[in-house]
Amino acid sequence: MRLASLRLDEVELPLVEPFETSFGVERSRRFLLIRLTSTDGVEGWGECAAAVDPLYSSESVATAQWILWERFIPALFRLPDPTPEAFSRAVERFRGNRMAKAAVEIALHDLRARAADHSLSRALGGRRGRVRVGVSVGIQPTLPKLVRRVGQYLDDGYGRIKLKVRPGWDSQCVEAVRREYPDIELWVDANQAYPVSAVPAIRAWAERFSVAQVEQPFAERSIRAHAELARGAPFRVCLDETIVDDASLDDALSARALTSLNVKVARVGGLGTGLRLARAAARRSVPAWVGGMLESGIGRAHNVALASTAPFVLSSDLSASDRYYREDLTDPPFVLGPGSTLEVPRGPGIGVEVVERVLRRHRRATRTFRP
Ligand code: OSB
Ligand code: MG
Repeated sequence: MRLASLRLDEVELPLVEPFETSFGVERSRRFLLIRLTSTDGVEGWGECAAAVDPLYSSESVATAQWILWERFIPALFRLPDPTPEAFSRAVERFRGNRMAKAAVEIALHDLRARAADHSLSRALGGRRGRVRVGVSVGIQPTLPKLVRRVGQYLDDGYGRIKLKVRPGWDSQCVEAVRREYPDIELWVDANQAYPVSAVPAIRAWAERFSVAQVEQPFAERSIRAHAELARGAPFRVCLDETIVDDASLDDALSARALTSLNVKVARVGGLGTGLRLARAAARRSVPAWVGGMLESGIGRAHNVALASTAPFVLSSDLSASDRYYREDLTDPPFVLGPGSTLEVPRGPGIGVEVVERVLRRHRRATRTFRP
């Protein structure tokens, strides 16, 4: 396989509603899209999940663009055999910048699967035809609005609700939702918003309102505080931001700092690492699930393929297209199916088509690179 070109588009898609977390509000998503074309005319699509501001992690659209232009794309074009594995090895010496690495790595996975005329799910060894999903609910202006929003998602068919929390928006919001819906599967995600001294307080409200999983309450490096929260807890403690590579997972597992693993393709630098981390966690009896970054249908399709593989046993943060965008970049859109599931596309590669017309309408910039 030889590469003919790489097109890098910057796109801005308005979200159907603002998404607020402990680190800020997003009203639209701006991302970089990669379209690879081989000399045989096969395409491969990737998406970079970095946001405009480095709030979730240290990467941003601007830093990702710089390193793609100046380092990763040249490194890609130097490869005699551009496989996802060869690309990951070639850029390993550059520290961090995992979202930018992932954007290229996943595009190469799509390209290879399309060239072989099979689905990405199959290429990854996926077995499931449908993946179980839930919905991540942003911080709302008031408690009644939150309860109403949760009710709408339950009516839509979502079987698991994850509430974004932060100090001051936690016990009351969990209580309000629990009072209205005594039996739903309820998770929370704090995106590192709590001081380590909050262990007893978090434990108290999470236990009292039967929260099934508490995700990343403490800072990325606070392995010990997460281990303290996990000790004897009746809920799972999930790590997201802390886990970026094999070493960070190994340390956290050894410290018993997690009883659930959120794998984001973007955060760990690609599908290859994501699958490897989930398998390593499974060997230590820690279940995994696929996390989301409000991706367009392109990133979502990659995430769905990953979630179809064996170690992903918990419900993933992969909602239907219309939960994020009025008009997605891919066709067909992802729709919620029976039992709170998304169907795993069976067509070649990511199995959905990118709609150039929609992409162009939301495009802010484009640049094409050739070997
Ligand atoms: O921590 O999981 C997170 C979105 C942006 C940044 C961080 C997170 C999220 C989500 C979105 O929770 C989940 C989704 O894409 O459905
Ligand atoms: Mg998270």
